[in-house]
Amino acid sequence: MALLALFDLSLVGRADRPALEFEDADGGRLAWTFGDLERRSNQVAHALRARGVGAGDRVAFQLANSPAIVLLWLAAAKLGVVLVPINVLYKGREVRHVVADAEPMAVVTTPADAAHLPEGAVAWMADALLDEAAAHPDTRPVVDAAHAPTAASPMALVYTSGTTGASKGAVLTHGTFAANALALVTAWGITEGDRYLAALPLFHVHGLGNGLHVWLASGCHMRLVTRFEHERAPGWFLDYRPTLFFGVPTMYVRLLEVPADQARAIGDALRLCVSGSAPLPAAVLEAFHARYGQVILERYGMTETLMIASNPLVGERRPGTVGVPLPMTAVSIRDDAGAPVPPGTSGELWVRGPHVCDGYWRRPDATAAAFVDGWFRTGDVGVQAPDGYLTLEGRRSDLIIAGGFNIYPREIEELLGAVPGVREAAVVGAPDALRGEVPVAYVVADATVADDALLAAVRAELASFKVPRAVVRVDALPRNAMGKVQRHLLPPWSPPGAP
Ligand code: MLC
Ligand code: AMP
Repeated sequence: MALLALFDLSLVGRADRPALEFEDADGGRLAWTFGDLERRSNQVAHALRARGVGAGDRVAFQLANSPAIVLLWLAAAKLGVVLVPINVLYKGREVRHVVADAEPMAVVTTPADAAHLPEGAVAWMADALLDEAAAHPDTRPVVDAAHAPTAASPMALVYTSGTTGASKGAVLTHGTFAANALALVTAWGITEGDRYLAALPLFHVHGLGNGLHVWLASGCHMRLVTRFEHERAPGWFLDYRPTLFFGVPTMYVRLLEVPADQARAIGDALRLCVSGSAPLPAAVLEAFHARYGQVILERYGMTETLMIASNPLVGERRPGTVGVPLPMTAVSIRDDAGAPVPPGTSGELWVRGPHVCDGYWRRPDATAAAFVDGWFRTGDVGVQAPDGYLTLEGRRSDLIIAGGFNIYPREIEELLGAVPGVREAAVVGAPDALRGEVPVAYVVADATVADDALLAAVRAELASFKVPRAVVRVDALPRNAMGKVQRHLLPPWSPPGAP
């Protein structure tokens, strides 16, 4: 199914219903119906065409949450354009990689973020594009049959932090996104009566493939905010009274700080709180239940596969588990030789279904390594109970997840290793009550190398959440016989003042 058929349930079918509200930085409030979205996204599609963009062309964006992303997404779905979201926190090295790899015609951005673009990249300012769009017709652009997107057409290349340090673009088609949206709308009982508070960033599949698509497919109402700000969040909840909230565990930890009477009022309006992208500690689930009267529904997914498993809307939400496979999804737990293991035995989760990506953009080797007989190897290790509930136990790779943002140690280690006087470096995730994990650097370096110089080397090139929380000096990195660093043998680090 091409995504537009799904979106048309709302864009056309619910044209007069309120769809979106958004407050800009100056306090101005915008309120659009689905019909407004249809017309405005048609204008953006015409504007893209006028700039020479057509079916199959790639266009990147690096933007904080804003209606511009929504319009761009709809316009791209209409034209068959392939969008490449870039994390708004990414800096020079990260942006350079995505732009060099995806080779987009242009990057839609802001004057501030354009500074991170590599030389030769074409920057289109979002505001200028929208201003220009306003002069175009608001009728739907005609796309000839040969170019009209189908289920098999790529909708987006979403970059995931690759194990080698260089991230790879997962090719997500219209069909993969549609399958994911249909599964979630069904499994979570989302209807046009829902009110969704959208605070997740729209450059990752959690906010995009789940949030945006569930909204458009169900025709519910969405209040979009620029980003989750924990000081302002209680005010948004009390004012908007959402029935639906999707978040990463860090957001739920932050929400535990809300005064009890406010939390109860917020909880009374809520119908469903979903957590994913990182493990939700059972203690947070319990504390949130006590404060808000809501049992958070934890689910599990990946950029490459979209959503895999979910605790049930009706039935037992089992703390510490990610629930059961979603409709249309098959999960198989495999041993190191790739053979299925019996229930109750740990192994790697393999996944198949219509929501799994086609592979990695221009990476036939990585694609071949990720798929076996049509199954996608997630790299996550887990166990399935006889009644189907899945528990994640760890990952095969060194991935660190901080506040729901992924960090691969390798790219930080490369930057640290390049600082004069550093002999070797290893970056490891240390437990953190708020962010789940934070990166900590272990370095073997001359005493003359200052911690600040090490941190500055990372800060200059990478997003702020990748800057190590601490630098620990060691005489040598523990290595196994193959020379591989044994991260679990590094001395544990805890923040100053921790018990
Ligand atoms: C965080 N920051 C942001 C930001 N999020 N800046 C701009 N836009 C955002 N969206 C920056 C802040 O400026 C600050 O930078 C630092 O991050 C911490 O800010 P904070 O206010 O203290 O945030 P905190 O309360 O810790 O909350 C962080 C957070 C963020 C939860 C808002 O981590 C977040 O949005 N996470 C969502 C990640 C996500 O969507 N992952 C899904 C991946 S898809 P500085 O410079 O001061 O440090 C996936 C598949 C699946 O995994 O299953 O879903
Ligand atoms: P990403 O590459 O950003 O798509 O991150 C996907 C990874 O996030 C998965 O492979 C898991 O390791 C992790 N993840 C997602 N949801 C959960 C969850 N509910 N619990 C634990 N880990 C999760």
